Amino acid sequence: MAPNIVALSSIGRFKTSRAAVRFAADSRGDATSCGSAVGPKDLPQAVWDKIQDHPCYSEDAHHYFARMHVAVAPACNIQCHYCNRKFDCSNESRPGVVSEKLTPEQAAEKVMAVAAKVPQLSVVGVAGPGDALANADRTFRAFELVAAALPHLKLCLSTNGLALPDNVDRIAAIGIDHVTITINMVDPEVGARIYPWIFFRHRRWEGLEASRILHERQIAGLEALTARGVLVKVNSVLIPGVNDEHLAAVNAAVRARGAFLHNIMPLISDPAHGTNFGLSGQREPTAEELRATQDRLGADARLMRHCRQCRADAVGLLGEDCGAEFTLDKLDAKSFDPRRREMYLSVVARERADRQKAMEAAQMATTKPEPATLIAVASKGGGRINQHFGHATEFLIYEVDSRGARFVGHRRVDRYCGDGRGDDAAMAATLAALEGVSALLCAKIGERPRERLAAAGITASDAYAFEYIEASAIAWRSIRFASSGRAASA
Ligand code: CLF
Ligand code: SF4
Repeated sequence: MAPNIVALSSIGRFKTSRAAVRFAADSRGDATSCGSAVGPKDLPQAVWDKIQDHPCYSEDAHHYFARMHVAVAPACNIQCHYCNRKFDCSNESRPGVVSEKLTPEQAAEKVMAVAAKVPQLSVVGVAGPGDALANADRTFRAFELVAAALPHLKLCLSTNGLALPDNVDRIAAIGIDHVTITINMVDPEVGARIYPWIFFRHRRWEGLEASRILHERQIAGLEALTARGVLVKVNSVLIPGVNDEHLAAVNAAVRARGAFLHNIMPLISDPAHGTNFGLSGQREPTAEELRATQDRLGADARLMRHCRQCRADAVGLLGEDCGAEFTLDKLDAKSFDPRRREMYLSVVARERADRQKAMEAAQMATTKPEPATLIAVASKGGGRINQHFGHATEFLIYEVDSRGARFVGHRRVDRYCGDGRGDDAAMAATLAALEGVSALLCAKIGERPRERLAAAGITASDAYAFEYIEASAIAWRSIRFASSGRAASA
């Protein structure tokens, strides 16, 4: 039987052939989970309506929906030790990259061009390159233009929070339903090790005083937004030895004030970026430390684990960035076609239902209470195992046990295949990145990388090519247990 395939690209940016889209023959079940692994059955309908196609606020949605950032906010009002102002805001983007800065009018033009080509587009965000609210007029003007032209798009902004209390009314008036605040501390003593200064009320503040003002403004802004029903995500940068032990207190404080999600992001402190932390030797957390910190916060922590620390001009699904295809000089004047978007939404609704049903069926076949196993997956989106091992630049990591399969993070890797040949250096880095993983599921893999993975204790399989991720991961594990009669190593 042919596998069920929904090739996103076939209805997305590059092709329009409906024949390329094959659907499951039978419709099955209900959908999904959110960024904090909470699904529609656990949420008020109004909240689910807000997050179900937001790729950051719903983990499930990140398989299907795209976001784009418009870089309309060049200035910043604080200094973070992990930021070099030559680059983009590191609170929501990788340092070391520079965006093409846009006027609000250029931003609206770009959004229209992307929406015309990318039916997956559901969110427009302002996440830099400085702070969205240190450039409030430019940010709000861009949002107003986008909302007037394409009212179906969700509006999303990210801020360090310093100017937030002054802007809550405008946020609510424009209909911005999703706001991210970067909160790295709720104790100014901790903050003083992260923020050397802020600029507030026409003067510069330093040290503990700066940190205290920032903290009070962040909490006041969070409270004001949640009181108005705006969904707030909190980002925290995990800085080993500075705030790692403190993040449990941050999580408790922001949850108590109604934050919807907490996204703990690893510090990036490459000395080449020239940040204070990078130059002073402040180390980054390992993938294991990040996961351990997240796990320590417990099941109620409402964590986002699928963040990709994207650029301030990112475009596309979270695991990809096709922003380079939409620079100002490449925009064309195609107009948005709502029928294409509707068609895409109907595909996604069907896929979500199918995927959930397949997962439930696979889970029912699992009977033994087995210990957890980590499984890596190569996916281009759509919730399916649909990427060649050698083309992957990241692997999705699922934890699988007798309760099911849960997304727990992603691991970045260098692409193994180049010019038709395998890259040994990339393979060595991939093996290191996949530490702790028992199996790797992909659409295709050659013998040589399969053997290298096997030698490292990782079973690679392309037997589940183009199938749903969770159902396949559960099935792989059940078969492994049945054949070995013992637990696969976690
Ligand atoms: Fe952009 Fe941020 Fe809105 Fe998402 S990103 S402003 S909430 S639309 Fe998402 Fe990117 Fe992570 Fe941000 S993956 S860096 S969390
Ligand atoms: Fe840099 Fe963003 Fe911090 Fe401003 S808020 S200093 S742009 S990381």
